[in-house]
Amino acid sequence: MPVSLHLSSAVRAALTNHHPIVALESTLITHGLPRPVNLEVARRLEDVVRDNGAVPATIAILDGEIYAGLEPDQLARLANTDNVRKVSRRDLPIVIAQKGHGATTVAATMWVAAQAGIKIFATGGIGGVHRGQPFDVSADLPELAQTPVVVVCAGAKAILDLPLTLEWLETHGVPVLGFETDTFPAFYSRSSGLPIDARCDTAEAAAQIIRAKFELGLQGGLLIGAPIPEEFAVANADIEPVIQQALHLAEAEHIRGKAITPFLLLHVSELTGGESQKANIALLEHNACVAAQIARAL
Ligand code: PSU
Ligand code: MN
Repeated sequence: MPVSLHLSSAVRAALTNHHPIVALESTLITHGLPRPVNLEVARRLEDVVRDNGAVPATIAILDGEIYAGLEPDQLARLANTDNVRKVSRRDLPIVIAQKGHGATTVAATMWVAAQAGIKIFATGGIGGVHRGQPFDVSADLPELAQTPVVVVCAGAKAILDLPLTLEWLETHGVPVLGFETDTFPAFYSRSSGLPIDARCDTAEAAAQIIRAKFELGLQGGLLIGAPIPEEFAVANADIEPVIQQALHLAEAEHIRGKAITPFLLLHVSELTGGESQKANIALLEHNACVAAQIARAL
C-alpha cells in the first residue's frame, strides 16, 4: 500500500476479518450535489451500506493524504470545504505532492480501492464517451479496463454517448452486467434500450461471474448496471430536452475538460427544478444497497 494511504479503523478491521466492504466515491459529494444535501447523502450512503451488512469506505484526499474510510469529522470537512480538486487518475500525484484536498472520481476511487484490497464500489453514474466528442473519453473507462474492482452504477448519464461508451467497454474487455435488468440503465431512466452482457437477478449470480473473472486472472474490473427504482425514474423523453439545453449552454460557455461533467450535472439539476436530484439520491442509495449485497455474497 502507498505510504500516503490510510485506512479507517473500521475498514482496517473489516479487511483483517474478511468482512464485506463497499468503497464509495467523493466527487459526487463535492461536485455532484449542493450543500447541505451533499453531506446528508454521503452519510446516508454509509448507513445504507452498514444496514446491508457491509463496511463503508468513502475514499477522498485531505491535506495530501489518501483515506479509504473517512471518520465523521473528515467527511463533514470534505463536504464543507470550497474548491476541493476533482481528482481522477492523472490528478493523484499532483494533489498528493501539493498536499491538497481531493474528491476522487470513479477512476481514482477504483485505483485507491484496489490499493487497499477493496473489491466492490458503489457510485451513481460512471463517466463515459462524450456526445459529439468521441475523443473525450472519461478516465473511468480505462480504469475499468485495468483495475480489478467491481463498480455498481445506475448506468451512465444520458449527457454521454451511451452506445459509444458500451462499445469502448467491449473493446477493452470489461463485462457489463445488468442487475435485475436486460438493458443498460440510463441513470434517471431505467433503460437505455442498449443490451448488456449478462443479466443477474441475485447478488450471488453476480458474485459467481465476478469470482470467475478474477479466478481467470483477466485484468480489469466489471461494471454492474442497477436501474433506478421505478418510483423515482424519469422518462428519457422528459430528460432529453433538458440535456440538449445543458449541452448547448456548455458549448456557448466554452466549458472543456474536467469541468464538463460537473457543469452538465448542475444545469440538468437546475433545469429540472430538483427532480433530477431526488432521482440521483434514490439511485445512489439503491446502488449502495446492491453493492453491499454483492460484497456479502463474495
Ligand atoms: N456521473 C454522475 N455524477 C457524478 C459523476 C459522474 O452522474 O458526480 C462524476 C463521477 O465521479 C465520475 C466523474 O467518475 O464525474 C467523471 O468525470 P469525467 O467525465 O471528467 O471523467
Ligand atoms: Mn473528459
